[in-house]
Amino acid sequence: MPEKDSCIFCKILAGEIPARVVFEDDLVVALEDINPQAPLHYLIIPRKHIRTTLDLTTADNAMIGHVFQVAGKLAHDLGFAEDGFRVVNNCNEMGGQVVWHIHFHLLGGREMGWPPG
Ligand code: IU
Repeated sequence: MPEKDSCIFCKILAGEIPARVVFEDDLVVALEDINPQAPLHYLIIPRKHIRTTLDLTTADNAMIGHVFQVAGKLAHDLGFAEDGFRVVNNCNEMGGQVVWHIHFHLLGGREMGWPPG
């Protein structure tokens, strides 16, 4: 079975599993993380099933640029852009990735530590 067929994020994007969606367009869906690590924690998920950052190609360049534009727009529209926020992508096990469909965490609502854990 192709990995895509068992991918939980593909099922969420297809509407087969409920999620609290805050934004969607033809390239990405943004939703509330079910286990928030900050007062404001959203996932920006490309509709295209891409396993990790290492699997991106030049064909994905515009889509990835769009992800960051959506992050800024969401932070602005939800009222935390001026305070500040963080966009995070975890890649592979030591990077903290647990879901194998590329996604970007948008975190806000608290002071972020550095270096991250
Ligand atoms: P990671 O970068 O792969 O570690 O992040 C996966 C995130 O997906 C993590 O923050 C989970 O809480 C989140 N998540 C979710 O919001 N809804 C789900 O159904 C599942 C994971 I599975």
